[in-house]
Amino acid sequence: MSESVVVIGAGGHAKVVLATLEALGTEVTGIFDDSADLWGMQLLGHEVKGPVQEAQSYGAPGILAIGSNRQRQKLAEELSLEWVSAIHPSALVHETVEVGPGSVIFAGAIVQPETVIGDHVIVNTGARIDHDCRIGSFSHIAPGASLAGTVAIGQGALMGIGSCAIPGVTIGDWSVVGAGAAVVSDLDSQVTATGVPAKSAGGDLSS
Ligand code: JB2
Repeated sequence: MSESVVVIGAGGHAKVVLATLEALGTEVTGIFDDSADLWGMQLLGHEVKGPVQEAQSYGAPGILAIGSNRQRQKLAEELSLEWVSAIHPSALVHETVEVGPGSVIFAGAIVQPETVIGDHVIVNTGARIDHDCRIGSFSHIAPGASLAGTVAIGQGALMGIGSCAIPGVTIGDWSVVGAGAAVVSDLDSQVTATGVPAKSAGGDLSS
């Protein structure tokens, strides 16, 4: 990846992005966040330099380090930056996997052959994605979530911490799968599903 990047967002998710960049030996040009009370503060030894628009003046590519799928999409549309992906050295990502710009794959994650990961996706700590999955842009596979082979995750969807999906199921755009839920049949778009087996309660809780 590039030698130096700007990081957008200065919260908890940004800490894990910074840890990933540190492990890769990638320099951080600066962190940018619209919360003025964070400006001048340090996050893991890196300065929060100013508002997000300012990140565009450094000529470095960037990573959106904000956990909200909707906010990552909004900022990706608003900012004119080249986006780069970051894959922690301890993640096992098969050479046939495609990873879109802006996506992050954190420590201990596993991604098996011929899976396609879209743009600005979060594959969080220790998540497991088996072969031939399709992971939509702006989605988030939370820590410890497990996808069997040929699962399709829609744009902006969230697989909650420790949730799972059996082979071949489709999870619709912007849907949310609750913590520990087991998805055994297709889910529509913009629904929230919880439990084992996961049942859709309707409604859109994505943020
Ligand atoms: O719309 C936005 C926006 N929304 C949040 N525009 C701009 N410019 N900035 C936004 N932010 C910024 O992201 C906030 O100012 C804040 O500094 C940061 C969010 O930090 P927080 O710690 O609340 O959440 P996070 O996104 O870093 O992490 C969440 O998601 C992760 C995946 C947490 O739930 C973590 O625990 C989780 N691992």
